[in-house]
Formats: sequence, C-alpha cells, structure tokens
Amino acid sequence: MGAKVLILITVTVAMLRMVLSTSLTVGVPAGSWDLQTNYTMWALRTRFTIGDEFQFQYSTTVHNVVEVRKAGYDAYNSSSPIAMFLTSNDVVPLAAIGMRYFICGVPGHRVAGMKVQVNVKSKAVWTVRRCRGTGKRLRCRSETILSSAMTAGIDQSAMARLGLAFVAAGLVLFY
Ligand SMILES: [Cu+2]
Repeated sequence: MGAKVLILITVTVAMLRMVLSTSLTVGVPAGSWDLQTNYTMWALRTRFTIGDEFQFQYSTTVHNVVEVRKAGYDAYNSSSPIAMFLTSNDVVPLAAIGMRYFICGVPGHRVAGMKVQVNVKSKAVWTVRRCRGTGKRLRCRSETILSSAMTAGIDQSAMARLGLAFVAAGLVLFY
C-alpha cells in the first residue's frame, strides 16, 4: 500500500516537473534567431518563467548568441560577455528570476535588431484542493493550474487546464 502511494506521488512529481518547464524557441512561431524577427514583439507575447529554457536555432555560418549584461546590451557591446553560444542549437536555462540580455555577436547584427531582453518571473501556480468523504475515508484531489502557459505557439486550452490528481495524498494521511 505504502509503496504504491509512494510510486504514484513520485510519478506525479516527475510529471509536474516536466509540465512546469517550457522550452521556448526564440522567435518562434513568427520567426527564428535571424535578422527578420521582431524580438520586442516576441518577448511581449511570451511569458518567461523560472525553470523554462531558451532554444536559439540558427545557422552557425551566419549567427551566434552572446549573453551580456544590461550595459553591454544597451551599448551593443559584446566585448565582455557572460556567455557565448555557437552550436546552432543552443539551450539556455532560465534558472533565476530577473532580466537576461542576449544579442548576436556578428558585427552589424545587433544593430539590425538581433537582440532580446527578457524578464524571467517566478512561477504562478494555483492549487485547488477538493476533498470528499469523512474521517478515514477522506479522499482529496488537488488540481494544479498553471498561469505560465501563455507562451506563443502553445495550445493554451491544453496547458492551462492541466489537472494532476493527488488522490493518494488523502490515503497517506489517514492510513
Ligand atoms: Cu546574427
């Protein structure tokens, strides 16, 4: 009994971790990491939540990705970068709350618009708990609703209504 409950909870937590982090391909769906995409518009349409990750996809013969501080971003200066990415399929975890600044390090490209600044925010998750029954037969169900599902290109109805059952939680408490 105890083992089953533990397994169920472990699986649920694993699912929750998968669901809560979103991989955001920079520029998608309207564009990519290129000279045409308007990253100001892209950033406005996208929510950046701690635990998400960026994917920069581009051709290495044409572009790269440089993470800089605000001063470097404002001055279009990539001379003292925080990090450089050159693989053409770079994954950048958004592991902390706060502003992040990325530019293309190829001369002329950042001036032409290849720059994006994002504000990474904390997760906003509501948990609704409903219980049925009384005493030892009390069964509770928690529904987790994400507010960080408003990312471009993601089916909101599928993401926002993600409910995860914790039916086992009640049994753990009362047996
Ligand atoms: Cu470039």
